[in-house]
Amino acid sequence: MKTIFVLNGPNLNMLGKREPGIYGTETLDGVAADCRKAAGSLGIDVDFRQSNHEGILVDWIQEAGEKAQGIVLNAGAYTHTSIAIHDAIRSVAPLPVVEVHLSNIHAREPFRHVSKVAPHALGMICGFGPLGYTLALQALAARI
Ligand code: CA2
Repeated sequence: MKTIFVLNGPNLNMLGKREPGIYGTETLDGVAADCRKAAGSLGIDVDFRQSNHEGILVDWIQEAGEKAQGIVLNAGAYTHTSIAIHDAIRSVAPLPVVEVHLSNIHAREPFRHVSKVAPHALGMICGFGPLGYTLALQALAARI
């Protein structure tokens, strides 16, 4: 069975608990359940994780390089700042990475318009809320 790591960065554990106007009302556990359901239909496994710590996300990207066939990555605010995450994605190439954001980062503050993930991603999905995660799984399942 092919495995996709679904990795979530800082503050995404707060989903559904704060700022519903931007991020909606679904919790991260709900997003994980959506991903597991979609994975069942696609015939793949998902390993769904969240951390508030940059180095742990780097560790998990490296682990995916050994154990997984692709990554769905919502690196949260580290998307816009983290050279370490950028380098980690490069280091696992050609492992396909799909960047996901719940919100449309291009319709928000200018500092969110820049992504350090995008240059090495297969593609990016933003603005569709939790649906973006299942779209990303579909895209990876079609690729691997
Ligand atoms: O839209 C996304 O998915 C983001 O990756 C979310 C990040 C943000 O820094 C990115 O620019 C775009 C923030 C995640 C914070 O999530 C919260 C959820 C509920 C309440 C507070 C924060």
